[in-house]
Amino acid sequence: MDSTGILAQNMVPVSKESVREAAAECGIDIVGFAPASPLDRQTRDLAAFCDPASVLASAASVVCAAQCYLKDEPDDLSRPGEPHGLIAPYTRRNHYKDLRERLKKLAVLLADKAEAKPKSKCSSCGPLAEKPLARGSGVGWYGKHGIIITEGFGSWVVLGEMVTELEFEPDPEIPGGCGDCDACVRACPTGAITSPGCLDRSKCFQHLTNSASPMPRDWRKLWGRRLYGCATCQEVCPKNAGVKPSGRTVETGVVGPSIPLLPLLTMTEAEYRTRYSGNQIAARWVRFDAIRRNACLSLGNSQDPAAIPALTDALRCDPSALIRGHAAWALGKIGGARSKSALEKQRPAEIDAQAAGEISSALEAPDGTSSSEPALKAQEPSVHREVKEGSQADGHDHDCQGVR
Ligand code: B12
Ligand code: SF4
Ligand code: SF4
Repeated sequence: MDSTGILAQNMVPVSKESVREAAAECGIDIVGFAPASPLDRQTRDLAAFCDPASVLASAASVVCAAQCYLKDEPDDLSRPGEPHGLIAPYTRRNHYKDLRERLKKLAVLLADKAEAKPKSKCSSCGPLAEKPLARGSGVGWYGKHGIIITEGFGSWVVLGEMVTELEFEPDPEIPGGCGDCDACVRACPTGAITSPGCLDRSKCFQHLTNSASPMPRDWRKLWGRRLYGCATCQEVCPKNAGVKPSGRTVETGVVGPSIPLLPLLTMTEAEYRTRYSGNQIAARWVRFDAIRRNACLSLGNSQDPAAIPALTDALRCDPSALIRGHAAWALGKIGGARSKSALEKQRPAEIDAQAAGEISSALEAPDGTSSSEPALKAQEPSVHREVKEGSQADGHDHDCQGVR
């Protein structure tokens, strides 16, 4: 046993050092140890989310892991005539599944070492509150953007856990801290970081990515070329400067840094889910209309005239008023005679009041920058970090891998 390793109860001991070595063997970047005890903030509705015993009743420890997802690749694969929408780095591949698989390998290695075959359950973006566990195990600390920052890889990591019957002495928390910096708070396009560590989810582009509701007009330009997710608060963080991309190859759910936008306006939902299966951008809770709305916004902001025919078809024929309305906005943003003519032709034919309003606004404010209409309200107001009673899925805007 090494100096930090603690005996497993009623089992052949496994030292923390040997866990770290085995984790490295499994290709896991960082591990830390936390007790499998409920978090302080436990309340009735958060009980299961905050208690490792909800995953494994006999749990003694949690081995918390972090995996760097940065990769050396261009951010945008657009070509003239083929505009792409941007994918946030954490979801260019299915890093949750990859980390979960690595943790499962680690569990097997440890079970072999411990001989008594301790039970373990592994997850990433699953049923446990992962950031508090990561902080409690010394894997990282909370930045003002509310994301866990690690020493070696900044915040460019996904988190995962192995909840185990093995008992380890908890690692100390790392002090960390942002000091006077508030770069993320200032850079957030929608002002979603309301105070240090506090996020108004209803304003966060990551949350809005998945919601099939009209994007508030004032935020459409700010949306930029995004298709899925937002990483602005991480891009500006000085703690992320100089983090080296991971050399790891992740083959699961590969989507890449950007995907072609025009096909998204014509493919069926089934085609979309098959084409991008295995990645969270095609997970069942991600609304296809939200993706197509995002595509319209991204096309408008690309200002690529190659998008005019597809947007015109969407304006005329798409069964969803949400998409027709956002196609109108995009045509207004791209501008030019062809866009204007398409909008003018469609205005008398549009039967949905909101989509008709979008057409009028696009004609009145052709660059999409201003409008006499008040900005549409975002989703229902939602409170930072609250997991509503009985609603595990409320927290799972990512790929809920569950526990295996
Ligand atoms: C819901 C959710 C979201 C929501 C809401 C996020 C939020 N900040 O509340 C949305 C959709 C907006 C979102 C966005 C993102 N998410 Co998310 N998300 C989750 C999910 C599924 C649940 C989070 C949750 O509700 N936690 C529950 C509460 C209890 O935890 P908490 O909010 O941290 O609350 C604790 C703090 O308040 C803390 N605390 C106590 N005192 C103090 C003091 C200070 C100063 C602070 C700061 C905190 C603090 O104590 C509380 C617990 O007791 C987790 C996966 C999971 N299963 O945990 C991923 C997860 C948090 N998301 C993740 C990621 C990668 C992201 C994005 C970075 C994706 C991207 N675009 O790149 C963005 C980040 C946006 C941002 N600025 O937060 C990663 C975070 C990795 C990391 N390094 O921290 C997670 C852990 C998934 C994973 N397996 O990797 N996410
Ligand atoms: S992910 Fe984007 S919208 Fe959300 S808090 Fe960070 S910068 Fe703001
Ligand atoms: S940008 Fe600055 S304030 Fe925000 S998390 Fe990074 S160090 Fe902290």
